[in-house]
Amino acid sequence: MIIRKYIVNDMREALVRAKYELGKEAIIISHKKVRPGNWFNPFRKKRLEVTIAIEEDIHEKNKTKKEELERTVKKRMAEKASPDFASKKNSRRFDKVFSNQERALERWEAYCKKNSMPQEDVTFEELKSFVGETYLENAFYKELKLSKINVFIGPTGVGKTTTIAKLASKEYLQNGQKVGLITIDTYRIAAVEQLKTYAGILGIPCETVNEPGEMRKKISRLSYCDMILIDTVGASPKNEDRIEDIKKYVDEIDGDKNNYLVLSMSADVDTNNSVLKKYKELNYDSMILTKFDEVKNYKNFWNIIENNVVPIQYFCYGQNVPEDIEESSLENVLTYLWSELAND
Ligand SMILES: Nc1nc2c(ncn2[C@@H]2O[C@H](COP(=O)(O)OP(=O)(O)OP(=O)(O)O)[C@@H](O)[C@H]2O)c(=O)[nH]1
Ligand SMILES: [Mg+2]
Repeated sequence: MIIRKYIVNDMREALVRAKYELGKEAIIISHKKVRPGNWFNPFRKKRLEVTIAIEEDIHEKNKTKKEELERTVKKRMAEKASPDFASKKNSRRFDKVFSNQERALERWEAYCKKNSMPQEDVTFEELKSFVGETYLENAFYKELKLSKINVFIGPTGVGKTTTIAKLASKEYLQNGQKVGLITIDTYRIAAVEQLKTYAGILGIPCETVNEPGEMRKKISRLSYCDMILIDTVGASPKNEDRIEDIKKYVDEIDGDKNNYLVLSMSADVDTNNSVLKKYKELNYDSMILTKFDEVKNYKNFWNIIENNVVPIQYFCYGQNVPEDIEESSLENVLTYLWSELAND
């Protein structure tokens, strides 16, 4: 039997923490009120000391499951990390690489002229050098780590909820962070259920915010978490009322937060441009790009690198939770798209 004591604000907090650390089978053995801190301080807050236990073999089984999942994730990352793209025979036609994106094409032509090289066939190394030298200031060079509070906004169906599930699993399972989820997508019951299902699988807390006024209370309930991920309802860039509505919720959040705009690489370039513009109202300060697996061209890549300087933190390439997400450096984004071109 493994026994642990938790000093917490209420029973709920104790249970959630115990489920994180020991597994969902953990049971409460006893609890009592305590006043931790120096005895001579009369302002010490009353807390609850809860003793929780779990059978050793169940705890071991839970731990092994977690470790197995971590290993799979690590293996997939390693596989992706070492493709040999440099060789000449792996070159691609320039019209494919630049996908008719005029500005990028012009820059490529100028670059080839300057370096006296043919422009028709592009190797991966050439592409990398070109981007590196041409776009000194670009969004793929920067990064913005997850903060204590993170809000995910963006058009409908781009993968906000799925991305939250991926990040929550990774942060919780791989990095041992205490993660809490909040959904303000109360337009659709199914959307709340979707997030709650992920939370249930992981055994992490999930709060629903029904109106902007509830935001602070729900955040403070999760204040013991290392990070809080907030899901929002999808809003097309044409739906200004809904964007305005989301703003009311986001404005209620105090303190440091990251506002991630989630964009799909499979949406058309014009739509993404109008999203970038309309969502400025919500002050996004970082981006996540999804659905790389659904595209076989660099169209959106060129568009983003030309027109956007907000850091891009993650990119997603499939529906699998939690595997199909990675931190987005210029190198791994170029690599991913390069291999998709090869599979064409
Ligand atoms: N192929 C692919 N599908 C994805 C990716 N990310 C999410 N999806 C799928 O896209 C669909 C929509 O994902 P959601 O996470 O529900 O999208 P959302 O932005 O929360 O949608 P709304 O809440 O309706 O605005 C689901 O079927 C996901 O599995 C990705 O990177 N690649
Ligand atoms: Mg959603």
